Amino acid sequence: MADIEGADIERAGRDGRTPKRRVAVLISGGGSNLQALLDAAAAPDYPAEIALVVSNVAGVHGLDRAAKAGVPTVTLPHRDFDDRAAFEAAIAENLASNAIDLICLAGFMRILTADFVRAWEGRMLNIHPSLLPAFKGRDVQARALAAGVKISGCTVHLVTADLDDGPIVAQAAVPVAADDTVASLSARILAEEHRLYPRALAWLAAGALKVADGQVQLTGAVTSSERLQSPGI
Ligand code: 4DW
Ligand code: GAR
Repeated sequence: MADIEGADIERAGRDGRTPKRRVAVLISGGGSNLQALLDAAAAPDYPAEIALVVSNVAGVHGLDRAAKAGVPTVTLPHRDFDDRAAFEAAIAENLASNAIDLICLAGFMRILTADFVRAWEGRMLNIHPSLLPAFKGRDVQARALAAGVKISGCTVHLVTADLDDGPIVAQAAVPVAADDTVASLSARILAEEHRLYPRALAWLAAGALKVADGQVQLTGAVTSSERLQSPGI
């Protein structure tokens, strides 16, 4: 790698050589996953920094979390734009002006078009509260309970144009209790999301993920058992 100087040194990781990847987190709501990423990125040796938070909804708690962490925010209400292309052009402008390398969707609720997704192929992650490919879409925990599943969990995947699809990076499993409600199951899954997402982002930022034949392969120091968390089962 070429020598790095000036601002790059400030962005460099603990080894003083590798610049941290600059990450934008896209949110639409409370941002508890954003908080988990902010907390993880506070560690000196974490390979990514949260450099921008974009929300399509004004006034959400996730924006306060970012501000508290000193991270720049931008609110782009989708209804202010003529169409999806214009909305996405505004997002893209902000990503470019902030020199963003990677994107994390964290409860971001607007569908991104194939054009946008293509521009970020292999560089954009999403987290979903089920063990994909089971229970894509909405009302995920209610549908999991209605199906009587005994194990659920969460998935971090690379984003493709197909919704809740794309190569799976990591999954965490949780048990489903007989008396679970949507709220109790959601909370159990969310706790695992907060452990899984920072780990998956670290892998992507460190260049430890490779995609071959639509499947994620882990390289370097990451062991395959780290991809599966099964707490309490
Ligand atoms: C997702 C899927 C569908 C909608 C919202 C979220 C899952 C995560 C995601 C967000 N954007 C994405 C993904 C994804 O997996 N893949 C791509 N883009 N390409 C959804 O139906 N959203 C609708 C609006 C909901 C609302 O504003 O409340 C919409 O029309 O965008
Ligand atoms: C999380 O449970 C996340 O998995 C889900 O939205 C919630 C956002 O919570 N995302 C999806 O369902 C995407 N299909 P947060 O705002 O507290 O991070």
